[in-house]
Amino acid sequence: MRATRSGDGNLININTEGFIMSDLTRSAAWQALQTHQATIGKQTLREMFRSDPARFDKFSLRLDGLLLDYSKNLVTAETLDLLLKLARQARLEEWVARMYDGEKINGSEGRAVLHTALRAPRGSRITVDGRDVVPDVHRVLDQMRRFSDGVRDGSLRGHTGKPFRDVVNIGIGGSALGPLMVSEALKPYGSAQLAVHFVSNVDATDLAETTKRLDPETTLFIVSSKTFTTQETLANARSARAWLVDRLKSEEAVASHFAAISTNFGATSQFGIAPDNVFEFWDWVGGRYSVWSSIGLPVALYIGMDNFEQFLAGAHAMDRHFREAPLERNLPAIMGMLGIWYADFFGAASNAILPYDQYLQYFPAYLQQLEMESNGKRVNREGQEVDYATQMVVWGEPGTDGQHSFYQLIHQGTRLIPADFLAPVISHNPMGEHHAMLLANCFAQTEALMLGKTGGEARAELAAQGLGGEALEALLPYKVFPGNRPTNTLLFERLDPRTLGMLVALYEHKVFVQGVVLDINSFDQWGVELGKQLAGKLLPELQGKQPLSSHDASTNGLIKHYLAVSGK
Ligand code: G6Q
Repeated sequence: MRATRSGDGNLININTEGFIMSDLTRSAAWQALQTHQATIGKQTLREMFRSDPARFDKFSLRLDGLLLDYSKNLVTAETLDLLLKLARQARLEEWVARMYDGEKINGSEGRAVLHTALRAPRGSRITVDGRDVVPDVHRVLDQMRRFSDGVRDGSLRGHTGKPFRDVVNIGIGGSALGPLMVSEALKPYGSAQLAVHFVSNVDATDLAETTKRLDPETTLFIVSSKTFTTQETLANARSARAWLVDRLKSEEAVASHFAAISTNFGATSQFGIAPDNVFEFWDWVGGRYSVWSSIGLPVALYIGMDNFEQFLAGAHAMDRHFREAPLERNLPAIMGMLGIWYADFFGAASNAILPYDQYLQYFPAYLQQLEMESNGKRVNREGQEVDYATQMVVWGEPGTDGQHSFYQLIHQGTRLIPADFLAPVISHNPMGEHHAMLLANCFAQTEALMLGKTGGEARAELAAQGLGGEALEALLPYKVFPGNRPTNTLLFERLDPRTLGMLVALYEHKVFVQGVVLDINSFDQWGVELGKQLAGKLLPELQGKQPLSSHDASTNGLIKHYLAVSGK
């Protein structure tokens, strides 16, 4: 084994056969899992359930109203033991403590990672650089309460004295997806007097279509941007401001119709937002982990601060569980390790998120950012290129719609796609047999994915339909389902604010587990930063303000085509 640098400047270890190997893949725990996979790979879930009737009891966990059934996974007690050995080898429990204690574990940005402090109860103590941040958190929560109460009860009004009826959040990425997903998920708790809208895309269509039906006199804009330098958000904010000033014929109207959420106070005041309407958060809150901070203001306005605090309390309950429960009974640890099991030992490239709850329609999109932006990395914490798979692609849609489109591939495609099924036991909309039908679909799918349909079963089914001989044999291969497709099922009593807080925190911590074990920094996002630089560089050329510089032939060709067709 020798250490050297690759052409990209990454440190790499090379084994005696010339293959690059990291400490992780050389480690005893990793190697043991690799050996074990060869035996598990030969077993089927069907057999595992047949030989162990207590499998559900062994491989399910409960926390408050939440049930995680992970028994339909390609695991035995030995697999879990080996997976948790890997987690312990990575010192997971120490890392959890380091995160909760405010250590600067986001190495490449030199920052603490303290979304857990955002839901810490009043009176607890968490320090960053010697400063207790909990009083700061609660000061901003109190400010959010005053503001959201005022808007909701009509004491805070627009420039012409009318109460607000619409809130438009202008922000993108971490400053949009969280509040959007949560507002949709908690619609049953939403105000009937106030609607929330989300504008994120710099495509003017987003803002134009949103403002089309809005009355400027009753519209409140919230500009959400941690840095307050994000091009898309500032462009949308400027255009929204122009729309308001033009319609109300008053520059002063901006003071009562605009609020901002940012860590950059200089920039918010430069934009003209009244200091009382600026809500702070801190650099130890990552964008995709920020829905618990003032970034959640649109949610608080919509569902009220009491409900928002229930959302925080649910997350705090999960924080405590994550920190205190032994790994064997720890939901985020188990879910995180199962993900690594499939990504790294079965070569699974994607992970489907399938909520059987219409209110969770944006949950897959939210997790896409949370997981892929956090762990979609290719070098470890020491700057070495990794020799193992990191984040799987996350995707999904609410059931049962997905069943009528892409489930085909999960059942019969050539790829192994582990999937999470999420469903409420009690619906917010009890209507006839709908909910029983919904859950029947959910349970039937995980069962079918697990069992599959053998050649013998398919043959018997075709025979029962009156088919035989060559016609039956010709159809048979298409009717066989290999099964053995792993799934988790998360059942919760009802999708209320507390439960949603628990669910989101569960996935946040799952991401953390995977980051620690895979030895990557889950809290930076240089790929996103790159996008921010690139568009800024190219814009003057599209505006014809700068001569076309030397891009590659394709990019030059596209720019020239745009300039020619648009007549710029
Ligand atoms: C999140 C990312 C990214 C970020 C947006 C918006 O973790 O860093 O999605 O939230 O780029 O950034 P601002 O909030 O700074 O506008």
